[in-house]
Amino acid sequence: MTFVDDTRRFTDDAVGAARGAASLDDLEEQERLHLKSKASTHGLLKERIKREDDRAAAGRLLNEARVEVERAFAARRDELERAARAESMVRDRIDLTVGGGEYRRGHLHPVTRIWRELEDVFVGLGYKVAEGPEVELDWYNFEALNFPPGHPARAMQDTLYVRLGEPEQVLLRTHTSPVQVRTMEAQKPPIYVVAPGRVFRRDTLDARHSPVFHQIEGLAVDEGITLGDLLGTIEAFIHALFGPNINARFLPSFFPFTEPSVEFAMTCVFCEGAGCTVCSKTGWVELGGAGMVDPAVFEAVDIDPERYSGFAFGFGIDRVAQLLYGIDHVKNVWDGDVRFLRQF
Ligand code: 2U9
Repeated sequence: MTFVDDTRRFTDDAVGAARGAASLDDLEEQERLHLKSKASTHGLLKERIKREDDRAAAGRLLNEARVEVERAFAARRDELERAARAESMVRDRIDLTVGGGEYRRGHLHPVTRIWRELEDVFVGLGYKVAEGPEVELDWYNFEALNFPPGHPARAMQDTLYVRLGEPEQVLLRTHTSPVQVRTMEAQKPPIYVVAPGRVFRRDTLDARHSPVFHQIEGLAVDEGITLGDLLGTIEAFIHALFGPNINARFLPSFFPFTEPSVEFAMTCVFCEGAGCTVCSKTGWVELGGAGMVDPAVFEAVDIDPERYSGFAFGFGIDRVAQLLYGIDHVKNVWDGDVRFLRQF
């Protein structure tokens, strides 16, 4: 067989193989066999050129054949790729008209909700909202608030101290009262502020106590503020939050930073005062404490107790959430389990 005949056959076979390739893999295999390796038909013909009499003519002939074969492979590759694309368009089609899975809409945490409701009520009564650090100094948390040196609240077993600076001088605030002390340091009366926030105590977790909880405290300092203003303010916010059927009641108490001091309770929201298991059949649930700011506290922050008087109060936000939503264990309020929180 002559070089010309073999080249002619190479072209026919290779073009035929390209056209007949059933898949891209097959096409590649055929291309390798006919064109792409030393041992391919084309490779062998190229070797033969050296032994031809008219090498230039043989080279030209094989070159033309190669171009034709390459075109055939390129054309078939194009066809097969188009077909594969068309097939994947059908196979991978996304039907945008099909409804998706259900996405639940989230909501605020019950504590956040009550926190904000309380802020709204007090802003409505003319108070400003103040914030302060959670890691505090002994001065703001205890000393300025008239806690005597040996007071049990200052003991290691009740307060979480931070290993920073002087021993027992840096702590996690046990109430938000330091925010009001800082407010009184920074501005002169009249002062009407509420301080909501997270506080920390070295308590063992049970249904009603937790080492981390939230409280809101209020402070009013002005000329001529009386105990009557305090009682009226507490009654006003209880009515605003729980409605006109829920009332406030006061009992004498003691706090280092207020004199006189009271504890206050409200009508049980579950039985409206009739008596039930939530209120231990008393018709009342305890809410917080309050009192007239002790003159010693005013002196600590350089406010003249002869000219000004004031009241302060405090209660737990988690406790209000527990009462309003009927949550039996305080741990459920803040451990963030969405299976529990979803129901509110
Ligand atoms: C300043 C002066 C006085 C804030 C007050 C209470 C009484 C009180 C507790 C209730 C339940 C905290 O969440 S709780 O554990 N609070 O009983 N708090 S008077 O008195 C202040 C605050 C700041 C400068």
